[in-house]
Amino acid sequence: MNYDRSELLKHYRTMVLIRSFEEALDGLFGQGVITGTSHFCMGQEASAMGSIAGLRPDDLVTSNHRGHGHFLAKGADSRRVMAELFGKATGYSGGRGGSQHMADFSIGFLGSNGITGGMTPIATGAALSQKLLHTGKVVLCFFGDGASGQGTFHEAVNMGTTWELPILYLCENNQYAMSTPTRQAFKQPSVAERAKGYGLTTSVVDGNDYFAVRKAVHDAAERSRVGEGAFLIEAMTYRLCGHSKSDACEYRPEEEEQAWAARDPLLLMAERLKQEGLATETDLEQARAEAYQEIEAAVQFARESPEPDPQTVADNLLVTF
Ligand SMILES: Cc1ncc(C[n+]2csc(CCOP(=O)(O)OP(=O)(O)O)c2C)c(N)n1
Repeated sequence: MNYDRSELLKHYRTMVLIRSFEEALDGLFGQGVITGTSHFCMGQEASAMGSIAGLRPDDLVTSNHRGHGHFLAKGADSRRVMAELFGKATGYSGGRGGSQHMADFSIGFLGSNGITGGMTPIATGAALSQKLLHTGKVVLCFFGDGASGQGTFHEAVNMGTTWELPILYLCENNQYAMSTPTRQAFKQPSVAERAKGYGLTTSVVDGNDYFAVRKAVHDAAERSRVGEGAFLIEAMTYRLCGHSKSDACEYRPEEEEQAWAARDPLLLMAERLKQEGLATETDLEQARAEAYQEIEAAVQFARESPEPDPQTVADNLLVTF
């Protein structure tokens, strides 16, 4: 693949932005500024950014409970994402949705919800629309290894592949569903192997390698776009944090955590960019500085934003068509 140097730097910057967004959130939870819970995607930035880099900008994306990275990679305004976490009126859902309920149709981000596997039927329905309306758009549906055990997932994947819909099911296999390792939950832990039974074209990639994910998604998206039907890509990755804010993550072997930390996607991308002469250390330093500044500005925006007006509490509860 031919890469545009400035685009690669921009994507590296976005991956740093995703990491620092959640590091800032972590601090804000610690101070009690933000309450409730959140599922961080630290360590999964390459599967988010690499996937979206493999799509066309007008393609559609659905996310899951671990979705900050997906949304920011698709082009969300970090200030409005942060404001949503603060519960402020300027947030993507007016402060009502929080971490797991944000969408922006104008950038092709169809949203997420907290129901494990809950977005797979929605993504499949969106792909059916694209097919019927001949839009030429592909839908990318992020889900986790745990979600692959849900009934909704099987129904959706079966429909997606039987009806030859323009959809990529992108499993971020971080090898744990909460504290349960995939090898304990499934006789066949490979999501791609299990999915083959539905007749899908499947592949497995190194989910910590931006370039590998980008190529796998790009190749599958272009085939799906021209009528080859549904694809499933299993991106092998690892979260470098607990499942959620309340998880001290005591169930994973330390050596396993260390091995994956050494393959941190931010480090891998920075190394590759330098090795191939696509960026200098100064370029990377500047990208990191810009990302940190953007997060500072996002936090300030969220702090200064107004609380939702109590008069609007019943707004958007009922949609009429
Ligand atoms: C239908 C349903 N069952 C259980 C849960 C509780 N739950 C929240 S996240 C999660 C694990 C999901 O694992 P996976 O799909 O692998 O995604 P990951 O958290 O690893 O990113 C579970 C069981 C839920 N939210 N919805």
